[in-house]
Amino acid sequence: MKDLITDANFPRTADNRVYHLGLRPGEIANRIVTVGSPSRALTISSHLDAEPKKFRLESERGFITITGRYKGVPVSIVSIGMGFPNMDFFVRETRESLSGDLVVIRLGSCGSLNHTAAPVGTVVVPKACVAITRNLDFDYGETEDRQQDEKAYFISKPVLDDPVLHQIVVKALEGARPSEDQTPIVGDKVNASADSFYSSQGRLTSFPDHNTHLVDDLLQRVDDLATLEMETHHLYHLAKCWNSRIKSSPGANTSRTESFPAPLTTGPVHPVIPDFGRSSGSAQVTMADSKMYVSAAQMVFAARTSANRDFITPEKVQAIEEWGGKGVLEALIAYDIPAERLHPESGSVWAF
Ligand code: R1P
Ligand code: URA
Repeated sequence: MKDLITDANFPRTADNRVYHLGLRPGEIANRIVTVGSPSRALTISSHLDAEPKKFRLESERGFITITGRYKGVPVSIVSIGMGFPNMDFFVRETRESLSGDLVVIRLGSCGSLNHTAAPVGTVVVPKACVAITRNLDFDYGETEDRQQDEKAYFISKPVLDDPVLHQIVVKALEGARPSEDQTPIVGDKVNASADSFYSSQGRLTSFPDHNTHLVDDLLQRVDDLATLEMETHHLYHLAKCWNSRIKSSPGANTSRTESFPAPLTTGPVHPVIPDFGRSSGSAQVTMADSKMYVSAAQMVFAARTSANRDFITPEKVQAIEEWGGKGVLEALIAYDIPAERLHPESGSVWAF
């Protein structure tokens, strides 16, 4: 961290770059694919148009943003690493760097808890997600047979993806899958996002994690559960939170349209971002009126409940990332956002 930061509440550099993703407005588009790994981001970006030249920014914290156009439509691909905190950095810092609506599709990997409906190599588009979190008040040093008041893991209620985007993602993936490819695409299952790859996904390590029954408990308690990974719930949860914020903050100013030098100030905030180039004719929508639409496509890498515990081959990963990447880009551009609800083109890296 070498730059001077001005605001402790929502840190930014003097030239308006957010603290962890390193972006400033005009470098990230309203339509975004988010992935965990840089190589997957690169594969997807190979489908972008040759013009305008792709913008690429790698932040000091390892977030990589690639922005360009796909079939003429501005899109970004953001590699965020792993876990709820990184998804949180991505969603919040992106939201504050962009006016208008936000459409986000995660292309991730996952483990399967249902090797019949979702064998290794399946692509699952979860209609809902629950979260699994470790209970930090549980005494993990105790023996498994001692009854404790606390449960070792919490399982949240489900949160849904956007139903319209969901259908678009399933259809776009079906369209992008090569005709000779037998990969199943499953859209009617539920995903569980865990706060750890190991203990909260029921993996056994040398630590006393009290998780031997966790997978069975999950399958019993969550209808249609099929997959486990580490980010999608937080994406769905933050979208739900954003879309319900007008209700939840009665003090929010829903009619502000004037220009602001910086989006957030310290103290309780009602996020409003600067009026970047509104004169160009787009982004008439205020932050208060904007919406987030989210969904995900998850490639099954690991069969957690099959007897042979198989794991996907590198060749299969490469093949699915190739057509799956195309599929999610197709879904992004198929999702209709009126021009006045998009970030202005003027001054952006996707302008010609
Ligand atoms: C664990 O190996 C990682 O893989 C999954 C999990 O959610 C976690 O981030 O997703 P990605 O392949 O997108 O990183
Ligand atoms: N990612 C996860 O989080 N879990 C798995 O089992 C596989 C990929």
